[in-house]
Amino acid sequence: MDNKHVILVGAPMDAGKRRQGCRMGPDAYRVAGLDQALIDLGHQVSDIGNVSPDKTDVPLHDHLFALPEVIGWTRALSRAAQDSAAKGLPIFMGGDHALSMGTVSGMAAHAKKLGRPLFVLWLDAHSDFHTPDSTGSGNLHGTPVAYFTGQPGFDAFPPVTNPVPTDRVGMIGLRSVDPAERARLEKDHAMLADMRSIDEHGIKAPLIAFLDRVRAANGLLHVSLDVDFLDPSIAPAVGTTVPGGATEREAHLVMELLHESGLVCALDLVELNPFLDERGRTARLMVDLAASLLGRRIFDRPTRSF
Ligand code: HAR
Ligand code: MN
Ligand code: MN
Ligand code: MN
Repeated sequence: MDNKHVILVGAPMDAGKRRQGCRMGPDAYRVAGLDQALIDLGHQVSDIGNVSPDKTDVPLHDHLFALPEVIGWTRALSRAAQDSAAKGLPIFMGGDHALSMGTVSGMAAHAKKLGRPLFVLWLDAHSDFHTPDSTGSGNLHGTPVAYFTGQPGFDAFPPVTNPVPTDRVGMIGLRSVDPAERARLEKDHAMLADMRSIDEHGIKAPLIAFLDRVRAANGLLHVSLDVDFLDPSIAPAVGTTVPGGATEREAHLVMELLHESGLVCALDLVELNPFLDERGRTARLMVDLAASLLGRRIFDRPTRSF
């Protein structure tokens, strides 16, 4: 097995939406034993602690919630991604999904240095493809994909110097996409696998097709895993549950296939709200999924007694 240096980066970001609690995510992953699960697989693991947002003088915005803080996080996390990717494989422990503005743009700069194209796999009930102009909620966790693909409207944000073309984004698990998002995604040829198509064709087919494209382009793959990709019956600790999500085995199969691909360069674990969890079950499931992505096989799952 190939042993990696895994860098755990805490991103206790809660600014991407009004409902609070995701700031407790990094510590929930620590308590659930993310580091030990990866050490048990033979990896070297460094937990570098939590990132803090940069201070900014951007003024508050009347529609976009906590805009200055989101911009401060984007700057700090873009740097943290570049620094950690130079040393190993970063796992960004969120924090809400607005953190991916920083992590993906930082990984895009890293890929650029290596001369390889970055692809993004978005595992989520939502497409998070609003712009600051189209978002009805004003919650910026619904906008990161528009940001890192270089859509207009993010004027106060750090300029996107290495945009990820939308046709290098694959989305699996979709079941709550707003009309403005869908129109733009279809026009720009993102690879979209909604839950209806997963019901009909399975979850493996779209993933393998996407991975084949990454491999053919000699690309690197950033994986962004939103808790609400999972069905709320197995992952209740998220503020934006949508019924009809991925099952436990569908999610593990995705992670196992990603491991076998050898293409993954970074992982975001986002939207865990430990305040909403049931005895840590969602945090533990996310840890188990990260372990599958880092090479734990189905036979090797520990049997836990609670
Ligand atoms: N589309 C809705 C909005 O913009 C909901 C976005 C919810 N996003 C997340 N992350 N929970 O995927 O407000
Ligand atoms: Mn999301
Ligand atoms: Mn979501
Ligand atoms: Mn038995």
